[in-house]
Amino acid sequence: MATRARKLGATVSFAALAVASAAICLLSLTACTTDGDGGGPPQAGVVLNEIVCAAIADGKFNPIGSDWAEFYNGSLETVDLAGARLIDSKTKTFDEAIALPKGTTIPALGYIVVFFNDQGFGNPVIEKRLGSSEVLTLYGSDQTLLDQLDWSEGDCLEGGSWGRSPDGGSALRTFAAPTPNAKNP
Ligand SMILES: [Ca+2]
Repeated sequence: MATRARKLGATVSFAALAVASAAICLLSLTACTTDGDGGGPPQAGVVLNEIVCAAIADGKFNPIGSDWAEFYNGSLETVDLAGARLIDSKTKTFDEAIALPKGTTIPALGYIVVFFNDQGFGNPVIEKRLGSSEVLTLYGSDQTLLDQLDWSEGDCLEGGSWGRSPDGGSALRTFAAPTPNAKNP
């Protein structure tokens, strides 16, 4: 298990924020390699990859115009996000964050989209909208910080998106068109 966790940690070294997460893992292997208190499977390698905070309905993927956040798994193994939590805040803790549903998994080098709306559309869905200037924080099931994105007014435009370029990288860009469950430009 320890070997697997180290391998997962190594695969995220290209993402600045994930580097911080990996550093935490390296400093405290216990937090990365055991279930810990209320822990779960290793989840290093998963980052917040793309944000839509002023969605436009597209009739197919997003008929209600829900905001969403795309996660990217930069590791070479499927990651079970059971117990992982998400919160639209820079300072709120794991205990205050919203748990992702059981059964939420993300394939190796793959994506999932978490929807944000109050109509129950999508799976997983969190019953709130994303703001035009906000912070989204992702905690692993072992309460470690997996990733955090901080965007400002003008980053995330109506009908467009904002996120990492390339996938999992440290550079952040505004995109004219979203790419849900697909590679960022
Ligand atoms: Ca994308």
